[in-house]
Amino acid sequence: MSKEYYKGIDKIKFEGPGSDNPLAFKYYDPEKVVAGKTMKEHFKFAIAYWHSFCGVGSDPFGPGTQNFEWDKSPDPVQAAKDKADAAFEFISKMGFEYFCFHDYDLIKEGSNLIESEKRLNTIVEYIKEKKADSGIKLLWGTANCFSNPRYMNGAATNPNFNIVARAGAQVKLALDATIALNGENYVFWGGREGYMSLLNTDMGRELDHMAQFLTMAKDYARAQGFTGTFFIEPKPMEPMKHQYDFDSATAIGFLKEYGLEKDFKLNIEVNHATLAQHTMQHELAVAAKAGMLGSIDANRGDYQNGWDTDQFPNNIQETTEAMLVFLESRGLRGGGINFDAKIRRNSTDIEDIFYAHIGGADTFARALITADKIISSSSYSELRRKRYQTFDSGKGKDFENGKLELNDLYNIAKDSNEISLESGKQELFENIINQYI
Ligand code: XLS
Ligand code: NI
Ligand code: NI
Repeated sequence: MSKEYYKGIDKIKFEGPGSDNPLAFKYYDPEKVVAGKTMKEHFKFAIAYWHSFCGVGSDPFGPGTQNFEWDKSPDPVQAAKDKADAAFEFISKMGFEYFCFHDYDLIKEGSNLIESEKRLNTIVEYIKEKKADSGIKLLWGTANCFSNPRYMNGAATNPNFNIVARAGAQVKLALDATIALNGENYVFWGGREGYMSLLNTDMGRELDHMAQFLTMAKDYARAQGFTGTFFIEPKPMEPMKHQYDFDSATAIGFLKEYGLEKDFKLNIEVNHATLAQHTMQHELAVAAKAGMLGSIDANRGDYQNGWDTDQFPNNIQETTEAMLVFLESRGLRGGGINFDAKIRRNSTDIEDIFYAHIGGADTFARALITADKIISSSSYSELRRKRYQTFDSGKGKDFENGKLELNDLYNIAKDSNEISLESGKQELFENIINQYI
């Protein structure tokens, strides 16, 4: 028996909206069926190792405020095992089935590549046992190719080939760890893949290098038998002034340009969407249209602040609008809902991390139930369909099927009477959403 880190907290249960127990789910009922699937199948909720077990709350103005019990041993291997014990205890108590990690969230990076590889192998063996004992699975792994100063000018897009090779070595090891832990997917988030100034940057060459790098990583993983999906996680900026995976549309264009669209899909994050001046609903809709809605990093931004605050989801309106797209596109391609979110720097009680994940899961559950009712019982879908009904038959249908030429449009318009105005009924649509919330 390993040590208990979250003392006095039992497994979180569903108690329903009438419960006043702050340590219970009010809406997330894992076995409840909504739109033909249980909630736990819809969501595949995952814990982000980096925020929940590594993030101590430091900011540019001060050090961390969390006093993690598992972070005490001076021996990096022991500290990593203690952290894994805490992580698996927490995930089990939340009743979630998945986690996500960066390579060096699991264990501190060594002073050289070979030492890092040794450390990763040791902790992967340990986590294999923890997985087997608990039934907890790996939603995705990734490599942290942005924190180490060596990546200050980029990883795959670094102007120096030796750094690109170093990043390649790191991604190879992160893929090995992900595969050894039966990871279902693998993520690329290009925090340093972009520029601070275009004056010193050959953007065309860097984009070619990024595509070359992703192709090599994909080929390597496939040769090792990895059958999961690769995800690109778009973000417009931060830490770089501009990141190449700016938003869904940009990432899709990039993947198609370089022939990577079969193996790669998108991991969409709420706060990254808002940083790109989009809604989450927009980012999901763009990905869904391309068949690339792979996974979700759940969090929220702050409407008064301009950066990636990574707060836990609590906005029912925003999440309901997202769940409409989620249900209409029949869920995610391979991924799940990863809480890429952190508690606030002044949330220092042991319960706070539980409240945060309970609130996040309840927000998604409530939004899913609401979106399902909007789609199945309201006039929402029919009203939207009707706006396009002139394309369902006749010349409109011919147009959709590519049977008309521009001259045909001229002739049709010439023979038509004055066109009457048709309302877009935005306020009615908005009222329907609120009625069901
Ligand atoms: C940072 C990203 C990061 C990725 C994984 O903004 O969200 O946490 O999800 O590298
Ligand atoms: Ni983020
Ligand atoms: Ni993320």
